Parts: sequence; structure tokens; C-alpha cells
Amino acid sequence: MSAILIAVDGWDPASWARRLGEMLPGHVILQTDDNGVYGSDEDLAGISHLLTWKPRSDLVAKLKNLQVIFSLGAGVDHIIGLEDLPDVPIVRIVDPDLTARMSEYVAWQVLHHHRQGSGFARLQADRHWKELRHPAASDITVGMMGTGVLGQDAASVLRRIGFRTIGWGRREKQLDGMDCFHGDAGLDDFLGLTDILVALLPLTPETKHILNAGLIGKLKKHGPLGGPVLINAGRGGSQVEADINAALRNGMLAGASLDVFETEPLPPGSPLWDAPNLVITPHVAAVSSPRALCLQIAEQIKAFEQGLPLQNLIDLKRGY
Ligand code: NDP
Ligand code: OXD
Repeated sequence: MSAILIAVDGWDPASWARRLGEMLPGHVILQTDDNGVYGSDEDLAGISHLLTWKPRSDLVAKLKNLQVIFSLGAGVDHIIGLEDLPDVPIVRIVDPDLTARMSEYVAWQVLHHHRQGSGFARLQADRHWKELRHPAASDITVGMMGTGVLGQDAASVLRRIGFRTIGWGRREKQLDGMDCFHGDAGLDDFLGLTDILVALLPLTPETKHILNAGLIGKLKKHGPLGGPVLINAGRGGSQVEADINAALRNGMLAGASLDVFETEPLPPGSPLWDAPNLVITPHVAAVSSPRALCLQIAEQIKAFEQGLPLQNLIDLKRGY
């Protein structure tokens, strides 16, 4: 019989354990206790399936019979860096509920900058009735950095509103409705056309610190928003926060929205908290319904146990 361990940091695993127990009768389900402890070494040695979000770095080495790892998020950087990672399949979340929520976040932030959300909030605080003008959406090019599951869906929502979209990825790709660029060779051309940059990249050695002053300096300078805007909902490790803070203060960026940070929670002393025209959200862009995600994982576990192939596997060599 399979034994499942739910090992998470910063969430209560109890509702996940209850739901999975209902969906997978007959399975042993262990979870992190209030002190973040998972179980005895003997219990851990019996675990076949690990469901995890930011596990302790020494955990997987104790799972001597592990057969599969499920990331409880779309990203897997919290797993890839673990010590003694065994050679087992790693599955990530690809789920319509998560995807829809990310597209909502991207549309919300793009529209916030397009329709001068911060400017109107300031005017309201001053009880000042004043019209601020905005360009047509069709005059603005949103550059999707990352044209995977999330980048493609968000781009289609933005196009429906009227924005022009272009994309940049690792590999050459053709997508309906957007010109695509790829690799180092395509990056500068992509940036030079981009008014609003939306980063939806996984964190890998190649994407670490990619959102830095050099990159910001290559975004389109004299666009309809008076300067480029950066939105990052991928991973905080892809950004250089000191550079983004400086760019917002010296006008290289007209605005930004960050959902992810180099250190989470963002430390109270970070200068980003009061950087001009920056929207900060606490890694909530696509917080998904545990019900939807548990159902999907339970289906995958059942399929795996019947010898059927797993879906949404990550490629360890590419790192995502
Ligand atoms: P996918 O794997 O479907 O897409 C990743 C995209 O990034 C692909 O287009 C890929 O290129 C591109 N990419 C990866 N490495 C590079 C590189 N070195 N250079 C250029 N492009 C690169 O992932 P998802 O769209 O599902 O998710 C993206 C990320 O969003 C997740 O990894 C996670 O970090 C983050 N996320 C954040 C959430 C939040 O709440 N803030 C919620 C969910 C996810 P190619 O197409 O060529 O493979
Ligand atoms: C994810 C996330 O990867 O929430 O799903 O960041």
C-alpha cells in the first residue's frame, strides 16, 4: 500500500490530508505536525509518495522508498535544490484553476499600470477630482517573458482586452497571436519592443537575477506609458531587487508589480516597500483551491499505481 507524506512550509496540511484521505481510501497519509516534524525515521522510510511545498533540505534523504515527488505548486525550484534528491519522477501542478488565477493577476496588474491605478488612488486620498488620460490598449505591447502554460494563457486574456503581446522563451516556438523570440539571441529585440514586461519564468541557473538593471535598460523607453513597466510573478530569485528599486526611483521604470521576492516574506526593512509606483503582493498571484489541486494529485496517484504514465513531469536537466 502507498504511504503519502504531505510536507509543507507555511501552510496547514490538515485540510489537504483530509481531502486526500477521502479521495484515496486505504492510503496511509502522514503530514507535518505543528513543530514542522514529519514523523519517525521508520515512518519516513515507508513513504512512497511525497507531496511538498518547500520541504526541509534534509527530508528526501530520509525517504528510502520514495517513488514519486509531487510539487504542490507549478514551480519546482523548491525541490530541485534539495540535498540527495533521488532519481524519481517529479510532477508539477498544471491546473486550470491555478492558470486562471494567474491570468487574473496579470490582467489586474497590467490594467493597474495602463489605467494609472496609483495616480487615481493618490487623487482620491487628496479628495481631488481630476482626469488622468490613458493610451489605447492596442498601443501597448506586453512582452511575456516565459511563454509556458501560464504565460500563454495570460497573453490570450490580455489580447482579448486589446493589448498587443509578444513572447520570449528558451526554445523557438510559434504561437497564435504573438510574435515569439527565444534565447540570448532574441532577448534584446524582444525587450526593445516591450512596454510592459511580464515575467513568468521558472527559477533556474539561467534565469537567476535575469531581471536586472542591464535588462531594464533595454526595455522600450519612449512608449505610451512614459516608461517601461515590470511585472514579476515568476520567482523572486529571477530579480535583482536593488536594481528594480533604483530603476523605480530614477525613472528607468515607470512602474512595477512584484508578487515574488528574493527573500519571502519581504523583510520590513526592504526599500521596496515605499518605492514609487510599485505594487507589492505577498506571493498570492495564483493561490489555488486545495480541492482542485487534491483532486488532480489523487487522480495522478491512482494512475501511477495502475502503471499509467504521470502527467506534467519536469525535466531535471532543464530545471523546470
Ligand atoms: P512552464 O514550464 O509551462 O513555462 C516556463 C516558461 O519559461 C517556458 O516558456 C520556458 O521556455 C521559459 N523558460 C524557462 N527557462 C528559460 C530560459 N533560460 N530562457 C528563456 N525562457 C525560459 O511554467 P508555467 O508557465 O506553468 O509557470 C512558470 C513559473 O511561474 C513557475 O515555474 C513558477 O516559478 C511561477 N509561478 C508563480 C506563481 C505565483 O503565485 N507567483 C504561481 C505559479 C507559478 P520554453 O517555452 O522554451 O520551454
Ligand atoms: C507555484 C507558486 O509555483 O505558487 O505554484 O509559486
